[in-house]
Amino acid sequence: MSVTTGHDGEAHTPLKGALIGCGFFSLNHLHAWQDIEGAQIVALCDANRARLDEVGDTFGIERRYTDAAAMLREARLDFVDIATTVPSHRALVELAAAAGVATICQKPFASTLEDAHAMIAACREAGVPLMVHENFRWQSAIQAVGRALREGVIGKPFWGRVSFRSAYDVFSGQPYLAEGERFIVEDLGIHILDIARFLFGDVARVSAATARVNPAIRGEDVATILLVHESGMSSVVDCSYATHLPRELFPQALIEVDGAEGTLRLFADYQLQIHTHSGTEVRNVAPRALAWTSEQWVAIQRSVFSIQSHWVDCLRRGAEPATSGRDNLRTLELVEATYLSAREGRSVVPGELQGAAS
Ligand code: NAD
Ligand code: 89V
Repeated sequence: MSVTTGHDGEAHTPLKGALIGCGFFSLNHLHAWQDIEGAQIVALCDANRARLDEVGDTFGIERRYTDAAAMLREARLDFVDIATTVPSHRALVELAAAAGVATICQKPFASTLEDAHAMIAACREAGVPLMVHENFRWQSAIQAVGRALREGVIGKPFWGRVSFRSAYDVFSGQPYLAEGERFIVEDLGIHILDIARFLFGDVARVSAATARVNPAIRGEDVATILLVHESGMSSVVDCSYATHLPRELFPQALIEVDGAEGTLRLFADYQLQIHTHSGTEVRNVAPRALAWTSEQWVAIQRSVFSIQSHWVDCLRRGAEPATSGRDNLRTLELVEATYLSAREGRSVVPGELQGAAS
C-alpha cells in the first residue's frame, strides 16, 4: 500500500474515493485525481454501462457500478465525487450522506434552493463533509486577483466587473445545455457570480437583465447583472455566449476593479495589471500546464486539480472547504435572484428568496 506525506508532514495512506458520472467533464476530475498523491479513485459509477466501461478502461479502474446505492453499500470509501448533471444531485448527495461518505458535488449544486437546503441538512445531520465542485475561483488568475485585493494593493475597492463574453460552441461538448429552460446564468453565470462573491464579498441586492440571441437554444444566452455588495461596493457580472469577437477568448473571465488607491485589470491571456500612485506593473498569472491539459482548457483543468487538492487537504485537517454546501448556497441565491430580477424587472434582495439562507 502506498503512503504519502501530507501538508502536516504526517504519513498518510491515500484517501479512497469513487466517482459517479463518467461524462464529458468527469475526465478532468479523473486526470486530476491521478495527479493528487493523497487520494485514489477506486471505483466508478455511471448509469450508462458503455460509458462506464470506456472510462473505466481508459483510467484502469476495475470496480464499476451502474447503481450508486450498490457502490456506496459495497465499496469502502472515504469520499465520493459526484460529477453528474443537476437533476441527479439531490438523490445522490442524500444517498452518500446516508452511507456516511464525505461528498463532493459538481455545480450547479441544485436546481432549487429547497434541494440545496435539503442536501446541506442531510450532510450536516450525517456528520459528513460536503463540498460543491465550484472550481472557477480556483483558477490561477482569479486566485492572483484575490490575493492582490486582500493585500490591499489598490486600497478599498469601490467598483468591479467580472466579464465572460464568447461565441464558443459549448453545446457540442454539453448538448443538454441547449435544451434547458435556463442556460447561461445557471451554467456559466454561476461561476462568474461565485468569482464576484469570492473577490468582493456577499451581496445585498441584485438587478439583472437577460436575453436569448441564439434561436437554436431554449434558454437565455446573455445576462447583465448589477450586484450591490454588503461592503457597499458595486460590481457588474456580464456573461454572453452570443458575442463574436475578433479573437475568441473562451474560457477566460476578464476582471476590472477600481480601488481608492489604484486599479486592477485582468486582461486577456492572464495578464494582471496593477496601477497605483507608484506606477504600473503587469504580472503574468497564466496557469501552468499539466501532462493532460489542453491549451484552451488549461485554466479550468488546473482549477480542477486545485479544488480537488483543497478537498483532500480539508478532509485531512477536518476543515470546511472554501466552497462548502453552506458557502455555495449564497452563490445559488444569486442565480435565483438574477432570474427573479430579470423576470419581474426589479431589484431583488437575495434574503427575500423562498428558501434563502437565514
Ligand atoms: P454528461 O451528461 O456528459 O455526463 C453525466 C454522466 O452522468 C452521464 O454519463 C450519465 O449517464 C451519468 N449519470 C447521470 N445520472 C446518474 C446517476 N443517477 N447515477 C449514475 N450515473 C449517472 O455531463 P457533463 O457535461 O460531464 O456535466 C456534469 C456536471 O459537470 C454538470 O453539472 C455540469 O454543469 C458540470 N460541469 C462543470 C464544469 C466546470 O468547469 N466546473 C465544466 C463542465 C461541466
Ligand atoms: O462549467 C460548465 O459547466 C461548462 C463551461 C465551463 C464550458 O461553461 O459549461
